[in-house]
Amino acid sequence: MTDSQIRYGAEVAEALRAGRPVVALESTIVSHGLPRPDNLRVAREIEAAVRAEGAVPATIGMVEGVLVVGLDDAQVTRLATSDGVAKLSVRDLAVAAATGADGATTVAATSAVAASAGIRVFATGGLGGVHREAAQTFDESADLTTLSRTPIAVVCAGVKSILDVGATLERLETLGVAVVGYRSRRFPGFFVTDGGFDLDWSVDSPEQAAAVLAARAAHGVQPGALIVANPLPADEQLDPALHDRTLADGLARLAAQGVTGKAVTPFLLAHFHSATEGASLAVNVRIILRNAALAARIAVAAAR
Ligand code: PSU
Ligand code: MN
Repeated sequence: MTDSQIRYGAEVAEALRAGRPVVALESTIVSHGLPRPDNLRVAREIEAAVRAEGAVPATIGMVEGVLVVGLDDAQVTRLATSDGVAKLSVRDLAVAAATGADGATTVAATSAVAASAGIRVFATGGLGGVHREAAQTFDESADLTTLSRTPIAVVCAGVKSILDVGATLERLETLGVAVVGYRSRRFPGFFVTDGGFDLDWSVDSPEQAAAVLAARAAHGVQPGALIVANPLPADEQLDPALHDRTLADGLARLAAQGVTGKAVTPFLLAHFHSATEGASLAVNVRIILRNAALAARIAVAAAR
C-alpha cells in the first residue's frame, strides 16, 4: 500500500504554520495548457511573480501517487516535461494516488486541495466552464460545482471564449459562486479584455478583496469560492479579429476530428498557440503572471 497523506513542501508548511501569505498554483496549465518547452519556464516565472509580491507559492500536483502542496523544482520539471501526466480533477485524486500516477491538478482539484490545506488564495489563468454544445453533451467543467463548495479566492481572467461564457456565468450564479471584477464591471474573456457580459460587483484593491474573504468567513453562510476576475489591459489583449478567426477555426477542427470530453480544452489551447504563431501564448503568459501577482497581493492583505 502506498502512503496517501498529502505532502507539503518545506517552505509552504512553514508559511502555513506561521500564518504567512501563501498562494496556490495549479499544475494543469503547466502540463496540459502550455506548450513545451515554454511551460517549464513559465511555471518558474509564476512562482517568482508570487514571491515578488511577498507571498509563498504552493504549486499543487501529484508525483508517483503522492499529492504534493508546494512541488519542488524537480517535481515541477517532471510534470512539465514527462509524457503520461494525467489531468486530475477532484474525482481522480484518490484513484491516481492508489495507482501511483503522475498527475496535474485542474482548477477544481487545486482549489479543493488548497482549501483543505488552509490556503485562501489561488491564482490561475482561466476557469473551466460550460462548453458550447453543453445542452447536448452535458460537458460542464467540474471546476464550477467544486467552486460552489470550496472556500477560496480564485484570481483568473474569466473564462476562454472557447466556452459558452454566458452559460458559465449563469451556472456560477445558480451554484452560489461569488464573482467580482478587479477594477472592472465586465467579465473578462481571457485572451480578450471584455468577455461580453456585465458583472454586478467589482473590487478596487487587494485589501477590498481580502475584506470580502474576511466577511465571508465571519458570516459563515456562503460555502463557496470568490472569483476575482482580472482583465488584461486592452492594449495587451490578443487582437480581437485574430482571436475570433482562430476560435472559429478551432471549433470547426474540434467537430471534424471528433474531439470530446477532457481533451477539448487542451486541444483548443494547442490550436490557439499554433494558429496564432505564439501570439496567444505570449498573452496567456502575461495573464498568468498578472494573476499570480494580484493573488499574492490579496494573500498578503488577507494575512495582515
Ligand atoms: N482554461 C484555460 N486553460 C487551462 C484550463 C482551463 O484557459 O489550462 C485547465 C484548468 O486546469 C481547468 C481545466 O481547471 O483546464 C478545465 O478542464 P475541463 O474543462 O476538462 O474541466
Ligand atoms: Mn469537460
